[in-house]
Amino acid sequence: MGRLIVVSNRVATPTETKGSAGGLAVGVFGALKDAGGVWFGWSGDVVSETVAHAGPTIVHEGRVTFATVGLTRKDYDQYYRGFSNATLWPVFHYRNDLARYERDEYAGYRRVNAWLAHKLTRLLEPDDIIWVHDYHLIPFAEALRAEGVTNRIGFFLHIPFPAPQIIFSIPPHEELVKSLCCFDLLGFQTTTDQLAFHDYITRHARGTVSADDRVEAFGRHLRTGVYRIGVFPDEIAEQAQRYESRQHVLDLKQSLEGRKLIMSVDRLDYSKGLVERFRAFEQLLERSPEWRGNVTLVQIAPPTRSDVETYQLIRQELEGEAGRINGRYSGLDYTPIRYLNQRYDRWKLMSLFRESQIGFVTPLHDGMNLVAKEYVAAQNPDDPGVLVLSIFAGAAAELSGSLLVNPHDAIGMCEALQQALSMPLKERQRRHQVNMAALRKNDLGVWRDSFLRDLRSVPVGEGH
Ligand code: GDG
Repeated sequence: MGRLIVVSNRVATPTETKGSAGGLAVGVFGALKDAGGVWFGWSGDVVSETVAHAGPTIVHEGRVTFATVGLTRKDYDQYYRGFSNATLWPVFHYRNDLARYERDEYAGYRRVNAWLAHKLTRLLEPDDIIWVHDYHLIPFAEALRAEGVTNRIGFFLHIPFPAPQIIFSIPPHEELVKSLCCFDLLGFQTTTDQLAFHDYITRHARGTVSADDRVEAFGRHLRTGVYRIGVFPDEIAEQAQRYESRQHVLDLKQSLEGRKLIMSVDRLDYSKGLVERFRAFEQLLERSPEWRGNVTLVQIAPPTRSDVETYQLIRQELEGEAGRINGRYSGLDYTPIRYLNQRYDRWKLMSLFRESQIGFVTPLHDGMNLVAKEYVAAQNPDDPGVLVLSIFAGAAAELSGSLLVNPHDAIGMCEALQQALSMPLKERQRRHQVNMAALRKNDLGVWRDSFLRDLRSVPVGEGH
């Protein structure tokens, strides 16, 4: 079996793969350890041109090599802050109103992809397979092919793939889809995303899609598939239980004074529906006076991409909303929304999930949403909390034991909160079992192994 080469915008540090961080880093690292290989990408540092061009920096950890490069200020601004996060991210999350398009940023995006591909080429061996992650790297396979690389190359899109009418707002949309067709296998989070891509191919690229998801377009042959990313639920359950009597949980419990707890955790991002969520919680306090003073929403929202303007605006808006709602409903000893702009250790999050009666996860659009899955996995099966989940999270297709809500319907979300707060134990247990069965059936290992199995089975040279 050939080595595995993982390429992602950011490379986890060796410490992040040790389990404490959990999630994707651990899952992908597991596959790298098994096959041996290289994890290649941006180090997260902005550096001088001399340092950038001297890279990659190499660190070995057993059979795995971490190879990272720094980006110059111009590359960071155009490739990362610009086209990736101010054009692709909003459009792929159906927020064309927040997107901008600048030709020089797009040129920078392609230039950085070509440069990264060139750097990787020197580390490749003939029977390596290459697994590229996410929207920052759409042109990566095309760039590798231009370097003469003929290895199998797969791509997994962690975020939604939008309907054609939406992606049309990015002027070079056809070039982007053409670039995607240079991969041998494209993985999507949900059938909806896969079908949106197929729709583009058949209706707008004069391509064909066969019943077994083989695509022919732009003179290329490739395959597509749905691979729902998951978690390792039993590890999370164990972690949540192990830390449930730690001081931070006891402190929280004491400060709640018997009030019910609703937990939300999201990167601070406009796609996560935080403003709509705060307003739905306000509706609960407004329409159900019996809950005033008796329920608290803890929203953990560590800032990300704070140098992108739209992220500064959402932060201001949220601070305003939290302040307004708290001003309206706080008492001398009661603050309805505890809004925390900082990052917490993973084990703390899991044990707080276990302590809460509701996981409130209401993105406006989300590829999958791992927080929803982590919340379910962290529950005490004897006395589980209820997951209130947006229909626009990829996870909604699997977690049928949740209360599904439309995040644009504040009263509907408020009703779901009312239902969850007074749900009998038997029903909570039944719903939890349904959700746990879904998590176990399709855990992070299944996601990773099925993608890699399909990529390894693509006949070499089929795409050309
Ligand atoms: C993208 C797609 C898709 C959050 N705050 C803290 C913290 N987190 C962790 C969560 C979870 C992860 O970050 C967030 O994952 P999500 O899936 O919820 O969302 P994105 O970051 O937008 O991820 C998404 C995902 O890729 C995977 O394919 O599901 O749809 O948008 O694990 O727990 N972790 C720690 N402290 C925090 O404060 N330690």
